[in-house]
Amino acid sequence: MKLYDLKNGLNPRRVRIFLAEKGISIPSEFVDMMKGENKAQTYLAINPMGLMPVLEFDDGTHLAESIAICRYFEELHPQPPLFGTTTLERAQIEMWNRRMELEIQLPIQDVFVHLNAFWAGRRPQVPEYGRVQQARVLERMAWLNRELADRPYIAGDHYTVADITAQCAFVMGKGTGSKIPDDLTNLIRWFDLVTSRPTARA
Ligand SMILES: N[C@@H](CCC(=O)N[C@@H](CS)C(=O)NCC(=O)O)C(=O)O
Repeated sequence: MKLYDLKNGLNPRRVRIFLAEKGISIPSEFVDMMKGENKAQTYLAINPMGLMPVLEFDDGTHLAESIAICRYFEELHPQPPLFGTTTLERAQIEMWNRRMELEIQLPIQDVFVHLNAFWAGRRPQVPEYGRVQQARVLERMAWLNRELADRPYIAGDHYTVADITAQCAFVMGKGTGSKIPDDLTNLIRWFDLVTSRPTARA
């Protein structure tokens, strides 16, 4: 088994933190996006979308999508539970993880892709859309700040995959135009809490 990884990628980081939380260690191979390795035929044979992470099994099966990979390991290694334990908890954590992906991660990525010089010439950039998404990020951060007024973690009293998704999004946002404003004190408290976990730099 092997994980195709990307050093600074938000999604591969989600999987690395998830595995670290479970105490699972598997071999990995870092794909160099800057050298275009993920667009080479050899990697496209592994994932025709040219994206990381991908989990490769010994029989040659490939599994892409960060959350699919995390779910695979959650079933094999249920402790500590990061997707919940009861029916309701699992549904709630699914809800919060989806919200973190769609309402936090995606607009933060859009701000980066559409407004940052790094992507010039690499991806089509529509700065006006970037600015629309920048406003959306601010609005969603204010919403999350209110949500976190009465609980320590995104989905409740325990650290879950929803926290992992959100923390990776905010880590990326920090250096790419979506830093958490100082007055969002609940969100900052949560961010400090999750990023001080020993697994945060996995
Ligand atoms: N939905 C996928 C997204 C994977 C993805 O977008 N990976 C990025 C890194 S965060 C990537 O490989 N980008 C390479 C590129 O854009 O060329 C997942 O959750 O795993």
